[in-house]
Amino acid sequence: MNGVDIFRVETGRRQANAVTPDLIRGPTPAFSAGAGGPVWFRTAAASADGPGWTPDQVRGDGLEQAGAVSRRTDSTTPDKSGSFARRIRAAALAALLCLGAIPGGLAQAAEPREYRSEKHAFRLVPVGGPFDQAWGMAFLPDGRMLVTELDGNLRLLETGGKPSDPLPGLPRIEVYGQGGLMDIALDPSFAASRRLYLSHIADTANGWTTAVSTARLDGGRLHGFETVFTARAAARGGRHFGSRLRLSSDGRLFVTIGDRGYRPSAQDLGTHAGAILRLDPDGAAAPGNPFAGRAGALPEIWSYGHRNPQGLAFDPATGRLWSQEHGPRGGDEVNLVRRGRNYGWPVITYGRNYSGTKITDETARPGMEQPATYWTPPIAPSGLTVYRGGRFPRWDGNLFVGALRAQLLVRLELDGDRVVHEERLLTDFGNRIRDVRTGPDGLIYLLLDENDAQIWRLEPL
Ligand SMILES: [Ca+2]
Repeated sequence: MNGVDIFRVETGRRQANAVTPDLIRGPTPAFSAGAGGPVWFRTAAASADGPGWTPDQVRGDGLEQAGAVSRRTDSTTPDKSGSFARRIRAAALAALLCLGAIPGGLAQAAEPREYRSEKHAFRLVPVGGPFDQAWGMAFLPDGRMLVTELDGNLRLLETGGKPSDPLPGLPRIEVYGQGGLMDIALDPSFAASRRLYLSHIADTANGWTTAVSTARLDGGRLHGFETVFTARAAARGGRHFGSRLRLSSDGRLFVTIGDRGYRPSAQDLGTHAGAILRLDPDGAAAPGNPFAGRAGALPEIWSYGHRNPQGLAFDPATGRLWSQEHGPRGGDEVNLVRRGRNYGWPVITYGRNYSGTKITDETARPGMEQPATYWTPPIAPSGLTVYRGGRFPRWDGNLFVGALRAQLLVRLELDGDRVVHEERLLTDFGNRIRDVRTGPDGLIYLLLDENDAQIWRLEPL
């Protein structure tokens, strides 16, 4: 071996914690996962012994949401770990100095900015913050917003104001890997019942899994917090929790669960991993689910063959349910979610392993659904809304998808159940978008997966 390559992978704070040895496949001699910030990898440099690694290849499973990867080759002979630690510290210092030399980006400026896009001119405006690692948001009937932070805080954002202190009444939420306190959804009866739902991770005898709890919000605090559903999707690793929540107009609760890093689970109807579930508000399987009564199948499952869906949205005009999911290296997908359908992972996929090797030659198979669209290279989609807000009439019925890795907003035009056109918006934004929602005011809201981050919204010009 002639030397080492040192890779610096930009991550959200919690994403850095997701990097554990079980996530790293292939010849990765060393890595460093701190409590936050970038992750450092040391790999063999290209030499007569082999080709070395590319930046894409260091995005091991669990790092698909990571941001920029930079590489520096150290031509000295690699030696013991103490020296490596010193090199990492030196590289970190160099990176900090480099950051200081970069002019403040849009996130720091937090000032409105105007855009001309294909069908609408709009202004991007900061509306409140800062939040740390915000994950989900919901709009109260009075116009205020509830925002979850991965570390286990639920905060209120007053109109035009600052985030509240964490709301009391929420117990300590477990935080591990990619998981913590994640999505939030209000019951359709919220105005009267004050009932809401939260997704979060839970520690079980068999490992971490995704859970759903309910509580009432009254007088600025939560009451009666109760976990109503714990997915049978436990794994020791901290990745692919899924966990988007949406309620149908008839009050059924839809929940996405990722494959938990174990691919075959997505085709196994005996686990909730890699599936979208349909529940009653009390956590029981909703009546009419497709696999109820089938031996070996769980009655909560609505659709399966998903990898890690982190976007879920109803079209308010048609009632159709859309989702999107993280692929591996490529193959991020948008899907129209239909009862009982198999979305193919990992039997069919347009993605590859992080090492570049093939997962399968198959991209289609009878009995498995094709995505409405897919992205290769990946964008790491998170957050989804079907726009019916009225303030952007030429965007009516379009899907808006946030991107973590690509740090932009995607607009998709549909023809029936196919995506026929894509426009990439905010390509200079430079922020990881975690959630996208249409507000009751018809504006489009963006939640950022970063520390000290604002919520932004798109307003027509
Ligand atoms: Ca698929």
